[in-house]
Amino acid sequence: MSVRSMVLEILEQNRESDISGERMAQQTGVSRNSVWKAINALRAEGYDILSATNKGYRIAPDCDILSAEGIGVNMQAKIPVFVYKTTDSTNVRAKQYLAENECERAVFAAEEQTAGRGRLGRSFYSPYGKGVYMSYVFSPNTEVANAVSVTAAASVAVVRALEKLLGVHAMIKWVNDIYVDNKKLCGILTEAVTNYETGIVSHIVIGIGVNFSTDVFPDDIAETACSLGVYSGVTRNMLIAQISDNLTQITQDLEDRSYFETYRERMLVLGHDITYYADGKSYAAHAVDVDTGGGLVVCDDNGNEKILRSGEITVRLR
Ligand code: BT5
Repeated sequence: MSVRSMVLEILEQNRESDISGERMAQQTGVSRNSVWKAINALRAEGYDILSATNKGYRIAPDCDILSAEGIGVNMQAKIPVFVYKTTDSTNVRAKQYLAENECERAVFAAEEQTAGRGRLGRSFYSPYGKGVYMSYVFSPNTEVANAVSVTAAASVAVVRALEKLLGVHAMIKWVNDIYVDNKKLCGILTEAVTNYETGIVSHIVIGIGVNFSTDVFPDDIAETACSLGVYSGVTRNMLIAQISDNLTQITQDLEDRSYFETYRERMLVLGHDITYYADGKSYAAHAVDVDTGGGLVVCDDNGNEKILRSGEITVRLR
């Protein structure tokens, strides 16, 4: 590990307190001069590092730069972390990595995506430095992975992280969106990597996009999207680490559906009249419940029940 990386880890771990060059030198086993050079290198990269005479260094509270070091020190369940300044899509990076490497679990994150993807060929707006754009990869250890239930598990992981770190009470709009005050804060795109010969799902890639401090949205989503907005001492590194820890815990055993109560509690559409779309047509129905596979139980005007496993719904306002 380079001196720069070691110093960055120490600074990210001690964001609330000053730490002297001498102490960093002791901890890393290098000279004070090497620490000083590393501090300068980090400053040249854009880190705002405050220094107080006789006290030491700390990263400025509003300095929020993604790094594998910053994510790693905040993670309880350590897994490999890959960070990009700019990339097309972290889901694409994850899948490319899986094609070339053995991998149990890993997380990929970027400051910016130039081709951030939503479902069905849609795009996800991913401006530089403003959001959490991450892909979490795991190998499911089950023969048939139910992609819908993994998306449900992922939305619970995100909702719990937002609650724990920021006290934000977010809701889930079936099937893959996280909403705050009726606006979309986060989208999730789950993709399965299947072994062509065996048909077994070897890996699942959970792509998560959260608008963290995004202040301007393109016109087409300006009315429907929102961001966390105000900086509150929580960095994107911390949020990625927390979401990742929650995912590691929740995907440990896919048979264990104990996350499911939270999924149901936070489901935005239950009790509402909705329109769902299937085979190019739209249908009116009432959203009644979600089943333990993450399917949405709906009821039409004649009382006929149907379970939606995927697709698109909109809420009808009376
Ligand atoms: C999603 O699709 O919302 C899934 C988004 C997943 C993004 C993550 S970021 C990391 C990883 N890498 C990727 O390339 N993707 C994943 P969907 O439900 O199809 O919603 C897409 C629609 O949401 C668009 O057509 C817009 O209407 C709207 N939208 C686009 N960008 C948005 C944003 N930043 N915030 C809120 N709404 C947005």
